[in-house]
Amino acid sequence: MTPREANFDGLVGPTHNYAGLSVGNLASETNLGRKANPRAAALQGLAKMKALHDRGYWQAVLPPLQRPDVAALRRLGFAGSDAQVLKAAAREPILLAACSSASSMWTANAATVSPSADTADGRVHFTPANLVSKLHRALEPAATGRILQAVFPDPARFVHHQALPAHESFGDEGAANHTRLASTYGAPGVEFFVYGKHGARPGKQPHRYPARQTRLASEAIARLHGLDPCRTVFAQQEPAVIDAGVFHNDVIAVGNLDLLFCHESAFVQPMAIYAELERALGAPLQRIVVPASRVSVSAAVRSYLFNSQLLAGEAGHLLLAPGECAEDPQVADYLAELPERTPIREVLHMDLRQSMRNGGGPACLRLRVVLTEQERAAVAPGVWLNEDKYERLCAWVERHYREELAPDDLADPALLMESNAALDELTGLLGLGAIYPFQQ
Ligand code: SUG
Repeated sequence: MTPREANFDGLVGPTHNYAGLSVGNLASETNLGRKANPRAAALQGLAKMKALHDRGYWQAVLPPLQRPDVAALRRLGFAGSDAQVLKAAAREPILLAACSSASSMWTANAATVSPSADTADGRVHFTPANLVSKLHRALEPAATGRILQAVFPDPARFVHHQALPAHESFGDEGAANHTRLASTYGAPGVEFFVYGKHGARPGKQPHRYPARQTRLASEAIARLHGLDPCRTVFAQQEPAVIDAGVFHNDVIAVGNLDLLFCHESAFVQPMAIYAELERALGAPLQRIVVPASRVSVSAAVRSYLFNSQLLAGEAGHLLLAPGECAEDPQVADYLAELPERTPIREVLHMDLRQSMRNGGGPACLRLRVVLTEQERAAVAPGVWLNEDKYERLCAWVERHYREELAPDDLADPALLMESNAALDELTGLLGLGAIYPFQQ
């Protein structure tokens, strides 16, 4: 059987809340303090996974990180019993919120992954993202790396690198700024890295909001993964769009196989980049470039049009878009035309409103991993979604998750106990063994 793409979606954790932690992510900033519904968030994510599983896609689940991260709070000097640590940290709400965020749900930021067809040693390579740009996210990489090792355990097939040095010169946000283009999933592909700034040299940069990904980081990953320089392309994201709220490339571009769907303002010198991609691909690159006259950058950011999942369908591509795209007249009109005149033959809208309010759309919620049949068989079996796993995960969410959570609730020691109990049961459900520190 030929290699295929699998989607590893992050399960939304029980502490999902809106703490306004991500400057430059307009949804996160706007929804600060709003009450979240962790139960609905997790069920919305599961419904998306189920929809793709039902259509025959390989779909798997990645467990959330343990939050609140009491160990991180202790490292920051809060002491005593767990309840005392939370109570003391509540006097520093920013720190408590950073250590409680359910941000690991956005697994497009978990790691950069290179399939075996692209790497020098013929294995699948993973580098967890260091996420240094945001405090709450910088707490993720070590635990994420451990989870990836548990899910992809076989060293003969999978290579796990350490996250890059935790310095802003190496700011790395994982697959959100990395796209793989190829004629088929099994063919050697072009790995396309998009960065916001160089990391060591001055140059064109955004003024208002941070550029989270550096070219230095992307280059280091390409070296670590043993990628062929002739099939590796680096491109700079247009700084003006970062200042308009495009904090990751996957908010303005998405690619799959030989199709790139992006906004005309996504890149610096776009024509040169398309030409380079085509040269590296050795074949024509199909492009759907959306002009600002049809969809403005602000409408793209509001609706998250480009944070859709682009998937290979039986005849052409399927675009799994956030429900918000159907509500924005400009975007809805544009999408309505796509199936008739482009390789995108179908558009499927999904309600992911809970995650969207924190700036996480369909594409943020999944990590793509192209696998051969043998590699697929080497993945920890319990993470694959099927009918029964879906039912069991939904019931698990219903049992453990709250329907309302505000940032003020994060200090509640009961929330920590509920979360740990939920995660303890989850590791059994996914057959992953003791992956959380509290289980050791
Ligand atoms: O890093 N939001 C995430 C959203 C990540 C989206 N991922 C991709 N585009 N691939 C972020 O900004 C908000 C959390 C809060 O404010 O409570 C947050 O972390």
